[in-house]
Amino acid sequence: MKTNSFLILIIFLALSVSAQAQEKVVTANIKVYGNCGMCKNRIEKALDHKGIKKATWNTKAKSLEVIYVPSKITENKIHELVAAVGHDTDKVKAKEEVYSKLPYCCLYRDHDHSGIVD
Ligand SMILES: [Cu+2]
Repeated sequence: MKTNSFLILIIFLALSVSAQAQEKVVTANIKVYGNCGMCKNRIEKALDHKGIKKATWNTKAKSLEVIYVPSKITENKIHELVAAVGHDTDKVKAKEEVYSKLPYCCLYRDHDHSGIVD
């Protein structure tokens, strides 16, 4: 009997591990406006959040690749997290009061102030 309950425990552990491995992830590409490396840090830090596996913002393409678990976070929430730190997305615009507090080099709405020439 002792062996049996041990076996059941092993099977249970194996099942729960495989259930975690099968946790569905989705990759989304979102347009996010910004200019420079500081923007990149700000955007990616804002997405250090439950349900988000990986977030990478491409400075030149202004595109964010985000790998997330849809059962834990929605794509809308991701847009909101980005907008909350001052960066407009194709769906959610940052509030003026947040945007206006960004460093000068990060202001992207009128033109690129970063001085970085592609
Ligand atoms: Cu910046």
